[in-house]
Amino acid sequence: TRAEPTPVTLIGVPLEEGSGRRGCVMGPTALRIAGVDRVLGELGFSVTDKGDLAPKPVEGLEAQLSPGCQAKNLAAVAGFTRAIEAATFEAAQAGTLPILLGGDHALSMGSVSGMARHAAALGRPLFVLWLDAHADFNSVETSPSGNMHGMPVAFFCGEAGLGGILPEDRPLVDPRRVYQVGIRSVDAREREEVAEHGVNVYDMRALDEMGASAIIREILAAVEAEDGLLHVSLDVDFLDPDVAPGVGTTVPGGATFREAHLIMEMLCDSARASSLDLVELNPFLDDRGKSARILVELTASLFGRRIFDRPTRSA
Ligand code: 6HN
Ligand code: MN
Ligand code: MN
Ligand code: MN
Repeated sequence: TRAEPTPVTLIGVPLEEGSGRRGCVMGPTALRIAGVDRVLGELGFSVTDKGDLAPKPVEGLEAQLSPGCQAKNLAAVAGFTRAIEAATFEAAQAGTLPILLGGDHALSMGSVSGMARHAAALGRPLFVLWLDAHADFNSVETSPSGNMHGMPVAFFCGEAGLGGILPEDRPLVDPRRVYQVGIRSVDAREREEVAEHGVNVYDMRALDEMGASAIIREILAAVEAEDGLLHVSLDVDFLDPDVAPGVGTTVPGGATFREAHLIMEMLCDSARASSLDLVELNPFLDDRGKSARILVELTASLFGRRIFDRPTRSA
């Protein structure tokens, strides 16, 4: 545990328009009911809950996009992206650690962009750990669904074809500093884009073969070599659907409860995490709050809850 814990800012994002179905709007409330603020308080963190964000106004956005653009609910997602980017940047600049309570994964367009602006102001690189069944690297041209929750990684790397949502000179994330773990569902053209741009992918086979511990050690070594900030984005579907059913895009063969916990425990030991997204929770599809509770458990592990103290650091 850290000597002087960084205060935490909770930012609720009632966004579901990126997902193509209803339900994620209830995510922030479910995470609060599951006790996300309480467990952080018990671990000794000072917690400020900013409540739920409202989208900022947008106008004339469609005009800036290529003809035949497939992004569904563009105005709604764009309005939230502007609000999320500003709130995340402000929370980080104030010396706190932002936790985004989602809300679908399109919210990471804003949270990661806000952290990229914060990292650029510090003159340090931003790394992203993407825990997900999906690569979320579709653009308006490659997306088979038009759902913007499949586009956030391409967006914060400047590859989504979604100009005009944030300022043109916004800091981008280098795709070679994006590390994806748990991937097992990638669209055909998305697969080519991920490879072409050098995103680091540890798919489910890599997790099976290497184990979570070796993977996280490799990622943390890369972050530490450049003294980077590390944004952690946790999609519920990273976990196996038997563990966490409360999500609209379940894919069989996901991470176990213990694999996810070990990742969080090792991240905690490293003290590298600068910000966290908890996304894609759909309480309408959940089983008696099970998935919300698991997200809160994993958050507790990331912030220092442990079974016993380790004699030496594992990372
Ligand atoms: N997520 N690749 C599919 C699409 O529609 O682009 C699924 C995206 C899932 C998004 O899990 O956050
Ligand atoms: Mn996702
Ligand atoms: Mn996913
Ligand atoms: Mn490309």
